[in-house]
Amino acid sequence: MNINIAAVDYDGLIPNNVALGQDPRVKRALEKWHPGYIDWWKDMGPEGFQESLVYLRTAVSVDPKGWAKFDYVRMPEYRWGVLLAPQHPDRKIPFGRHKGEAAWQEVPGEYRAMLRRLIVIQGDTEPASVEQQRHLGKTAPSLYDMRNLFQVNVEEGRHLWAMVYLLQKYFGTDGREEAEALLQRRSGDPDTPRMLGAFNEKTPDWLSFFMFTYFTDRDGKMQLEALAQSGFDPLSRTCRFMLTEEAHHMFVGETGVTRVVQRTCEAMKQAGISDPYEVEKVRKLGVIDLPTIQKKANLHFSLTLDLFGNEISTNAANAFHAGLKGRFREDRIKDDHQLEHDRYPVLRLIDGTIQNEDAPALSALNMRLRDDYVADANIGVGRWNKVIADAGIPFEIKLPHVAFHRHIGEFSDIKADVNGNLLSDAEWNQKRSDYLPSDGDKDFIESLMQPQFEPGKFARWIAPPKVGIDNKPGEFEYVKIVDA
Ligand code: BYC
Repeated sequence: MNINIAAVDYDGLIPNNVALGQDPRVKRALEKWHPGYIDWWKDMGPEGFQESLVYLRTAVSVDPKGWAKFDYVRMPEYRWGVLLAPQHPDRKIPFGRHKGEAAWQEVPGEYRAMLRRLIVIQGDTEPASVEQQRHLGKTAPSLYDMRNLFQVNVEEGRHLWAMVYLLQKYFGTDGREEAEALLQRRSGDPDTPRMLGAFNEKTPDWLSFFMFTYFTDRDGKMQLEALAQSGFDPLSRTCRFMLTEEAHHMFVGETGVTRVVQRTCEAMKQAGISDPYEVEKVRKLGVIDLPTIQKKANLHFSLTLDLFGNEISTNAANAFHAGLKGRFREDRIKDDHQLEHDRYPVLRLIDGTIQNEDAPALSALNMRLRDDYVADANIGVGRWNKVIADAGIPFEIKLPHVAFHRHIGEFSDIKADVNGNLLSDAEWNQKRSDYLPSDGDKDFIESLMQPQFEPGKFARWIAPPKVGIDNKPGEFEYVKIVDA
């Protein structure tokens, strides 16, 4: 079977480059799963726009030089497919105790349960984010933004397909059951919630959407990079192609926040306001004040840090040792890739103070990935700050301390401020709304969330983008709205 192809077969129900036509068992299993997926999409996908024509990109190849085509599509008719990056025939397991052995093309029996768990957790986040964002179309600040939201949503749907393919192909009956369960859980449902905390939170407004795609999709990037290193080759290839799509999601987040910041700065300058803390005056201009943008960043950054799990984790050590989940860009790191004798500094709470303590490097892999994430997340924050500095406004957006507002790991039992100073419960309750959006902040942002559906127009609180999608001009009608 030739699975090393860049072109995608679009003839059947499920576009793919994995020769599904020659794999009747898996083809049947996926075709059986398909109607349930479409029902889920119609129930839980973007609310109110299922009939609209959206200018979407669809993957037509896995060739990095030209993998997508753009066209108007009704979302339920989007061609969700199974796409794996090309196979490298001599690929070796790059880390862990099997380092240097041929990469696995089938599931290694002894690691079956561990591997399935990683795939199911990854899969669960994808539909979760679609559910979290389903109501946002109605308040889109422009057709450009609405289209980007829907692009992100359909691609998260495709990422679910990617994980479901692995479950159906490699995990037999229990894989099938897991694939069904992925369509049953619901973000925020008290009885059947999604698996990870941040995916049960609300994405109540567009600033949250941009923060989510900036911060939380970036966890996606880090985790996918770590799984792309996997010795289980089908998972590695799947994640490598997912990363191609993921880049756009973070672009939506980074440029979205930049445009909000830019609009605020422009409005402040025009009105002659130089003090960013004149919150009421700034809000009267119909833009989001910088301190509130900071609070949203604090919220989404801290919720996302929880997705890295416990700083010290046997699960993470086992997954690395087994060769299933590597480090961020493992292939670029220069060490023995086994880490059995190495140590890594971990931030811990020791005798009531936050200190670094060296821990076995294998146990500290979640911490290490989180450190890599924080460094990566800081890059875009620097770009936001450049916009503020260029406007001459004395304000800097800063990522809060990793101990701030945590629910998982070392700092989940304590309260800390954004600088990592420990607080009593009473102090925290008093200061909470200095750090996180208050009800008043939320109400204000909600009041701005008025739809702007005229081609080429943008809501007052956000600047237009520098360039259009697929080089389209400013007036381009990215979504042709059809009332459902
Ligand atoms: N919420 O040993 P620990 C994305 C559980 S985002 C609830 O530290 P481990 C995307 C944990 O499950 C990327 N529970 O865990 C972004 C464990 O429970 P069990 C998604 C949590 O395994 C935007 C227990 O606590 N992919 O793609 O080292 C839009 C002990 O914890 C949480 C992945 O995450 C939590 N936050 O680390 C769309 C990759 N954290 O099993 C998509 C796959 C921990 O003892 N997952 N727990 O009952 C993993 O690699 C790891 O499972 C985790 C957790 C990093 C998530």
